[in-house]
Amino acid sequence: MSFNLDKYFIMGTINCHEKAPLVILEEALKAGVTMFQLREKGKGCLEGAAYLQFAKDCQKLCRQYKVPFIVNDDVELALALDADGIHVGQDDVGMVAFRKKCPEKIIGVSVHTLTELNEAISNGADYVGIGPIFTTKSKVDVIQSSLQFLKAARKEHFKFPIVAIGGITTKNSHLVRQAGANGVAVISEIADSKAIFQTVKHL
Ligand code: TZP
Ligand code: MG
Repeated sequence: MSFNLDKYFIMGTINCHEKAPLVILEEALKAGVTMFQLREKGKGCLEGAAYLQFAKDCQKLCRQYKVPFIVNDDVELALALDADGIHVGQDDVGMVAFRKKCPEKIIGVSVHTLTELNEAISNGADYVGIGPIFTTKSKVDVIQSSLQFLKAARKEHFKFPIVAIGGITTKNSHLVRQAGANGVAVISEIADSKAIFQTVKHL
């Protein structure tokens, strides 16, 4: 499936404080986000039937706006819903099996070193996520990344799709694009925005 990393919105219910999660998602889609990743994680997140229903609702909205619906980590859910793809970290298993089963689906992998980057590519990743580039409030236990690493990754792979993540705002998004990212992946800048349309436009 084709995809565009330009403005990649990531969200789970615990990231939404200003409005209902599905309202936030629809506003972001209307404003022009190009990808969506469901990342239902952390204390107080949905589980079981409520999680499944929420995922289905997100997927329905994404389909309506013709935006790829990606599932974070949960390969089983991605397969059950026929999601457009998965995003996995280094600790998450299943990428190679998923690629075998679903040659056409999108696979994103978080990488922190050139070795991980090269491994992700040879294992069949479609894009990699690099971050956190800046300080983030949305994820704990991070391995801090940097603009320097982003630049090094771009130098190593002139054309491979790279999305930058972590602390990205309308004020610093140009820095990661200048460093070689194809796009920005964002949680709080969109989820916490009081003017989602303007925020997405300026990312
Ligand atoms: N991976 C690295 S940083 C991060 C993830 C999931 C959180 C990004 O959230 P925010 O609010 O855009 O900094
Ligand atoms: Mg993970």
